[in-house]
Amino acid sequence: MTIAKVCTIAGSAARGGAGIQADLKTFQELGVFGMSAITAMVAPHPETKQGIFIQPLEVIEAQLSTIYEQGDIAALKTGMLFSKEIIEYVASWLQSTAIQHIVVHPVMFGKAGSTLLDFDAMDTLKTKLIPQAKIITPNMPEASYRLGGAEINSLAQLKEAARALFELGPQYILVKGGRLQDAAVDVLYDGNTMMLLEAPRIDTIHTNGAGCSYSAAITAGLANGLSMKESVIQAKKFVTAGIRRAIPFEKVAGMIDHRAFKKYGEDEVTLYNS
Ligand code: PXL
Repeated sequence: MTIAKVCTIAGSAARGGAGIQADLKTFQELGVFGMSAITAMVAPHPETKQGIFIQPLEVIEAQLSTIYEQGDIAALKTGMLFSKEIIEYVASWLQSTAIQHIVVHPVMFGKAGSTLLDFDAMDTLKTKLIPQAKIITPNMPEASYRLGGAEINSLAQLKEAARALFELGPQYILVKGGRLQDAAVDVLYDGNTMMLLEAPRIDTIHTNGAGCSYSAAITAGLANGLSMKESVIQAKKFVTAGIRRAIPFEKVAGMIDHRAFKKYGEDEVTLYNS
């Protein structure tokens, strides 16, 4: 039986809900074979309180070269790359490959407002990596950064951000409105049409890993031959189902349940042109 191979380049999230762990669980659930290159380990050290342990470039290089030897990577996503050096390396490596579908989850800020990307790396992300992307998937703070920090709190502003981000060169922009007041509406823009994906707001704090899993699910859809629109709809359903049945953690916000979409499906995501 053949199975499409996909790759994630991202950070390891020790708690298991976000980062590489979320990506691999998503890949497995959506029927693609997941490979991974780990850029950093994320876990607060009990004594030093340091939380992000960057891997040396040679370790990242070794992982990417061993993955690429397998050949035929159908789609790839990037997650937390953290430093300017890593982004530069990954961007130039990608240029040397023939990978068709590149999904960039421009991880900059975590849910609690933590910074997951060095400030001096933001420009490199914008100029070297984002132009190579088929799609980028910023959340509201990440999209707002593109608007020079202007606040985003309405659908009109989500659309404005999508238009501004499109100028950077990707084929599609998905701006996620997870932090809006009412329904969780995301905007998908291809330079012509704005499509809106709407899911009900689910009252839970346990949404860790939603962003990572969303972009991983898009990657899996593309690898399986779905169109971009189909991949994004499936991914939105995957994440909505996961949030609906989120797994609470005792001391910190819990994680989406990656099993939920396959087990129960998801009926409450709607798509319309705006
Ligand atoms: O969702 C942002 C994110 C990405 N990558 C890693 C993370 C997190 C948030 O915790 O740990 C590795």
